[in-house]
Amino acid sequence: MADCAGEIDRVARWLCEAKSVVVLTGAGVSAESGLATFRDPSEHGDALWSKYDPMELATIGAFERDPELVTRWYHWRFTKCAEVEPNPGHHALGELERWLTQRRSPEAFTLVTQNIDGLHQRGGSRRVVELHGTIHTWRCTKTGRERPLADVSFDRFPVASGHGGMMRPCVVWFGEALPEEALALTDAALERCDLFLSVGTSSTVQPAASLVEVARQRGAKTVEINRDATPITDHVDAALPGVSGEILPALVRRTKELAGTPPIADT
Ligand code: BJW
Repeated sequence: MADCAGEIDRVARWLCEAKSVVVLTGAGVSAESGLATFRDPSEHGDALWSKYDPMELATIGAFERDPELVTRWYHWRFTKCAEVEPNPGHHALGELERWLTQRRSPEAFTLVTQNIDGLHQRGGSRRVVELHGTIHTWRCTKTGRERPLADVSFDRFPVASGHGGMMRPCVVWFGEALPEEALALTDAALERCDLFLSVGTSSTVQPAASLVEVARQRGAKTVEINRDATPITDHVDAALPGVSGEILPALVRRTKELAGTPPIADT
C-alpha cells in the first residue's frame, strides 16, 4: 500500500472538494470479513460447495431445476453472513458517510452495493442502495409476499411458502431485473455525483459494471480500489491497488487530515 500513498493523497483531495460522492461496492469489500467472492478461488471453501460454480447457482433456471440445491446454498450463505463481522473497509465507508453528510448534506454521499450480505449496514452505513437485493428477506415464488429471514423456517429444503409456492431469497439472479427503486436512487445519485469510487468489484456484471462510465460521462472523476486489475483499471482517473480493508481507512484518515477536522466519534 505504501506504493500508492501519493495516489491516496490525490484522491483524498478530491474527497475534500467533492460535492457529491457515489461509492459502488462489490464482493471484494467483504472478502476480508471472510466471505468468499464470486470470481476468486475461495480461501474459505466449504467442501460441499467447492464442486459447484456459484455463477451457476445464481440464476432462476438453477432454482427451477434444483430448488433444494439453490435454497441450501443461500441458507449456507446467510449462516456465513451471520458468522462474520464488518471489516475496517465497511467501517471506513460508514465513517465517510457520516463525515461527508455532516459537512455538506444527506445527498453528499450514496453507497450503492452489489452485496447482499448486509455488512455495510452493520458497519455503520445508513443509506445503502442494494442493487442486487438482500439475503435477509425472502419471498414466496407464487404470491411475491416477502418475509424477513427470521420468519422463514429452514427445517426442509426447498422451503414451502404455505401458499403453494416456495420461498426464495430477495436477491437478483442473472436475467432478472434489478429493483426499480434501487435503480432510480442510483440514477439520481449519479446525476449529482462529481466523484465516483468503484471498490472491490470485478466490474463484469451489468448493469452495475457500467455505472462508472455513466458517472464519467456525466462529468465525475472516477477512482478504483481493487486488489487486482479489472476491465476499468486503465480507464479511471486514479487506481488504488490493494485491499479495501487497508486502502479505505487510509483514504478516509488522510481526507480528514487534509480537511483539518477531527475524526467523528462512533455512535
Ligand atoms: C478485492 C478484495 C479486497 C477481492 N479488496 N478488492 C450487457 C452486456 C452483457 C451482459 C448483460 C448486459 N446486461 C445484462 C447482462 C446480463 C447479466 C450480465 O451482466 N452478465 C455478465 C456476466 C456478462 N446481467 C444480468 O442478468 C442482470 N440483470 C439484468 O440486466 O436484467 C435486465 C432485465 C431488465 C428487465 C427485465 C428483465 C431483465 C442481473 C445481474 C444479477 C447478478 N447477480 C449476482 C448474484 C446476486 C445474489 C448473490 O449474491 O448470490 O450478483 S451474480 C454475482 O456477481 C453477484 C455480485 O453482486 C455480482 C458482481 O460480482 P462482484 O461483486 O463484482 O464480485 P466478483 O467476485 O466478481 O469480484 C470481486 C472483486 O474484488 C475482484 O475484482 C477481486 O479482485 C476484488 N477483491 N478481495 C479489494 N480485499
